[in-house]
Amino acid sequence: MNVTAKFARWGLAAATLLATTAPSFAANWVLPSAYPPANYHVENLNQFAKDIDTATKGELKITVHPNASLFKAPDIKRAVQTGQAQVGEVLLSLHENENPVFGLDVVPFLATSFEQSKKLYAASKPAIEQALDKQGLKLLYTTPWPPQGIFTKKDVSSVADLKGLKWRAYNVGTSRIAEIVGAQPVTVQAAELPQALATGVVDGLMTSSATGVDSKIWESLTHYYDTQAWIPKNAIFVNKAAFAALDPATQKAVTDAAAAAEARGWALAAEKTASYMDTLKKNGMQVLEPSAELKSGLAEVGAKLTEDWSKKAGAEGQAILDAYKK
Ligand code: PCA
Repeated sequence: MNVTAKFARWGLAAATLLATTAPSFAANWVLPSAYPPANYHVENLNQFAKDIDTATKGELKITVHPNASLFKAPDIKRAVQTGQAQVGEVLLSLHENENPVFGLDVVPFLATSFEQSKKLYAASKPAIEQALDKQGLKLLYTTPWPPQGIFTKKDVSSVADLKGLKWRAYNVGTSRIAEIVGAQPVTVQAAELPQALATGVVDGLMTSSATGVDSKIWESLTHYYDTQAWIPKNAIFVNKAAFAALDPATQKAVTDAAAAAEARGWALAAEKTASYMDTLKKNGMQVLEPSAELKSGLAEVGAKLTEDWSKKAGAEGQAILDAYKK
């Protein structure tokens, strides 16, 4: 073999090696979430990551870190803003203090069915996108939690029965409710809720049947009042610079997978709500309709929170509400 042929063969071998082992632009992203692996939000995130892996033939790999294992729930957003993580999932209303539009979905009794919640999302989406954009984030999709009810270990026939409870709060709105009803608010994120319940730090809260099941709430509490007070959403967003660094085909793989995840997530939430309630019942919880008195008391609490929100959100907020009610 002459020297030229030998070099040609080396060249070919090197090229083959590169093509098979070194996808030079491949990216590995991390995606922190604050919710447990069996939760449908996380199942949805895993499918989202898988869809992107398939569409990009492994050029963009996303590792989902559930259960606040990488960042605590309130720190995930900042981690994505600063590029410590490229994508993240948060409960949008955790960040209501940064912008009232992040807390619109937790205004009680404004949107209580998935259909209304979708409508509220459509009316507020441009403002949410804009607010995130200013923070260096691009909204990918949102998914709802089931409607929020009250968990306790005693009968609750009116708002007065909530007085004095050790009330677990997860955002501004749920703390404010404690304040209004005379309960003691203690902020606990979902990942620490099982421990807070087991140790008796908490004996009352509002959340979804999903989080009740995730935290095996029947081990500590006995009653669930299906008040359907609001439908909070998780938002999944990407660091804008990380997204901009992708080639157009990979960007499209991400936005396509996000659109699919959004449709799947809303369907999953609706589908699973009934089965979560069944799981609560099967484990011995009393799943109850709120009494007329409890309902009217909660409506008054809701009116106060609506007023709080309107004051904070001003004219921009009013325009979103008008668009929603149209
Ligand atoms: N579960 C989450 C947020 C809303 C919900 O239903 C939680 O309780 O932290």
